Order: sequence, then structure tokens, then C-alpha cells
Amino acid sequence: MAENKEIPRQIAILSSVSPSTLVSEIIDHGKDYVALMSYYAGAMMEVETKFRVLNMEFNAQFARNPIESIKTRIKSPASIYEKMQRLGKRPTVANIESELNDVAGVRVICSFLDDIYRLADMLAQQDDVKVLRVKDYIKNPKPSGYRSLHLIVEIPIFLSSGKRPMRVEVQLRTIVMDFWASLEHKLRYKKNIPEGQLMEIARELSLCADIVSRTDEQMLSIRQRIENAPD
Ligand code: 0O2
Repeated sequence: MAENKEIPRQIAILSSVSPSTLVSEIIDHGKDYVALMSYYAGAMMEVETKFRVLNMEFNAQFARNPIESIKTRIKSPASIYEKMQRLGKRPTVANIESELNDVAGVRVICSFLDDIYRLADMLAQQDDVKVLRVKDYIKNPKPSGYRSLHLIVEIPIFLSSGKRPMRVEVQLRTIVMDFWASLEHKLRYKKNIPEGQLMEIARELSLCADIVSRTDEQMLSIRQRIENAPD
């Protein structure tokens, strides 16, 4: 996500692609590509609406919002092209749909740690949602320190020609996890960090992730103590 902050990297990627290859892909498949992206946008909107409905219902029941904010994005053509190259696949419309799970992305920023799992369960229980994969980077953080719960879900969209299942990547994280990931993402794409400092910076970022993660646990514990206090 945050595609707009990656413009220099995307330009670099595009300039490394043979212009004739790229142009011929776009000319031959441009209309199909645009149609596919519109299907992903539809699926992304469906998933976003599901979370907004859950947030509203939760608020009515418990007088608090489990969701702080929701961000959505469609992967940019340059990022799609880069990922297809990394996978060693031609970036045809059919290959993009079969190989990539994260063309449509929905990021749900939650207030508390337990909200993440509650919302993920509530989404998974809906009978038009199929959970294809779960990656729990909260229980198993990445070496960088990155924490979030990732789900790949399949959801139908209804077109004039009928029903079409589409895949969407959902990332659920707390405000604290999002704060860390956003800053780390910005730092990671700074190209001018001397090689010698990279290891040290990575180690410090990972330590920061541990510290902010403890804040999440403490905030949850404080909320639970307040909820359980006698009126
Ligand atoms: P963007 O711009 O964020 O969308 P997969 O193809 O899903 O099997 P992949 O792509 O390696 O495998 O998925 P992974 O690592 O489970 O999740 C990828 C996404 O998670 C990234 O998207 C980031 O959004 C986020 N992410 C993963 N690791 C880190 C990390 O160390 N730091 C930060 N800040 N974010 C991370 P992309 O592809 O980078 O693009």
C-alpha cells in the first residue's frame, strides 16, 4: 500500500522493462486489464463495506469502535509488473489473476489487539467469504519486527454476466503496529543509507517493534481492567 510514495522505485522498475514489451502487453490486453482491475475494485469495496457494517454493529452493542480506520488500494501497474517478474511469470491478464493474491488490498486499523482476531473471525463466518490463507505475523512477527494479521479471502462480485469470485488481501493491525510499519516502510525505501549502518538500523527497528508491541498488550490489559471494574 502507500503506492504513491514508491514513485521513484516504480519509475526505476518501468525503465528497466523493455518499452516494446510493456507497450505490446498494454495494447494487446489493455481493455482486459482495465476490466480485471475494476473487478478487484468491486471486491475491495465489498470487503470494506463488510468491515464498516461490523464496526457499526459493534458500536451499537458495546459503545466503542473496534476499527479506527480502513485503507484500500489497488496495486499499481508497476508493482504488479515487478511482482510478476519476481515470480518469473509473464504479466498477462490471466497470469496476474491466477498468480497474485494482493492486487486488491484492504488494511483495517484496529483499536486493540483482540479486535483484530474478533473482526477476522466475524469476516470468516460470513457465508459469501472464503478464507484461502492466513498469515499471522502477530504471533510470528517477521524478522524485521513487522506485525499484522494477513488474510487472503475470496469474495463474489455480481456482474451483468454473473457471479465472479475475486481474491482480496486483508491486513489487520493495531494503530501501534500501523505506526511502526508506516515509518519502517518510509525508512526502507530511503536509498542513501550507507551499507554499514543498515544492519544497525534494522536491529533498532526490530527493537522498536518489540517495544510498541508491549504497548498494545498493556493497552488491552488496561481496557479489560476498566471494563471489568464495578460500576
Ligand atoms: P504494498 O505496497 O504494501 O502492497 P505472497 O505473494 O502474499 O505470498 P508476499 O508478497 O511476500 O507473499 O506477502 P507478505 O510478506 O505476507 O506480505 C506482503 C505485504 O505485507 C507487503 O506488501 C507489506 O504491505 C506488508 N509487509 C510485509 N513485511 C513487511 C515489513 O517488514 N515491513 C512493512 N512495513 N510492511 C511489510 P508489499 O508487497 O510490500 O506492497
